[in-house]
Amino acid sequence: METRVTKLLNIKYPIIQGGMAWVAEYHLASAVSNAGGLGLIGAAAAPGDWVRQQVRQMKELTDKPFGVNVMLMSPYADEVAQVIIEEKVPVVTTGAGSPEKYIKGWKESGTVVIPVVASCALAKRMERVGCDAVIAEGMESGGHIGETTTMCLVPQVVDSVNIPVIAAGGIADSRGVNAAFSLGAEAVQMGTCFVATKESWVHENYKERILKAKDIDTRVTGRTTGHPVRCLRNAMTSRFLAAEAQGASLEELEKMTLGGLRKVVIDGDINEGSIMAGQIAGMVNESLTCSELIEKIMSGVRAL
Ligand code: TUI
Repeated sequence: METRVTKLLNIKYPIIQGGMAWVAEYHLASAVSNAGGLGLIGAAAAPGDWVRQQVRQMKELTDKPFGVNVMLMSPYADEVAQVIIEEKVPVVTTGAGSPEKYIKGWKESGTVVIPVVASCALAKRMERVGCDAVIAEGMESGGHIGETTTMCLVPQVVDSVNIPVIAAGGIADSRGVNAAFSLGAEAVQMGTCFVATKESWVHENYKERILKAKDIDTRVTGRTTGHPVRCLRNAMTSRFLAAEAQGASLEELEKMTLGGLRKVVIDGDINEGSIMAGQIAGMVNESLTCSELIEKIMSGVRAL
């Protein structure tokens, strides 16, 4: 299947694996790229050197296109941006902010630049400053989220810009991909379903929680602090939401989630950690290899 996105990225299938913090390292990303999608390394809050090592491992394991996601709230965003240039990373995606100050450098070095946007205003600005495509991510997603649903955001972004739009948030099977294409998207980005794959290095407890999750199991913490984050419900989310309702200070709230994703991914602490996952977790109920997952999804995708 060919779209403007598969041509832009030189990939077989219009599927991008989200650059998830702690989760999206080179084992997962290379498996996705080798399966014909676009694998991303999530730089999250890691220093430039960690990203450089990941990129080099990636180059050992695949000769297919891949990318790095820059989380713009990271204190290391500047040095990660530079590593992307030095290592000639083919594709960069960004999240949780506006990447405007990095775009010139990336474009000059030949990197394809694809920011995640949660609004039409940012999508238009990204088109104006020369980005190649945008990922419109709805609030069904896991982790840090915007305000608007995928169903409403994607068609509005499609109408706002001429560059290709990639849909994200609430997509984990062929039906979701077909729906995204109906809304005008030319590829999808998926996260939660890749967390549970065989190649994903996360703790088994995290995979198991996703496989067992039901439709109504996610909670959004931090709506009052301006940093909304979607996770599967557990002791931490209950305590956080109760404290938030009682008007706890920002400092107290931040303390509850500090290092929370690491606790889940590395330690398997699914009671106290932040089990980041999207609303589609309820539908992810088998652990496949990345290749099996992508082939299964694509077998049900209708031609555009
Ligand atoms: O970035 C994400 N998802 C993430 S980042 C992350 S790491 C983290 N951990 C704990 C707390 C906070 C973050 C976990 N999940 N998705 C991409 C995304 N970007 N979603 C929404 C946005 C976004 C929101 C507002 C992008 C731009 C924006 O506005 C910027 C502007 O200047 O208008």
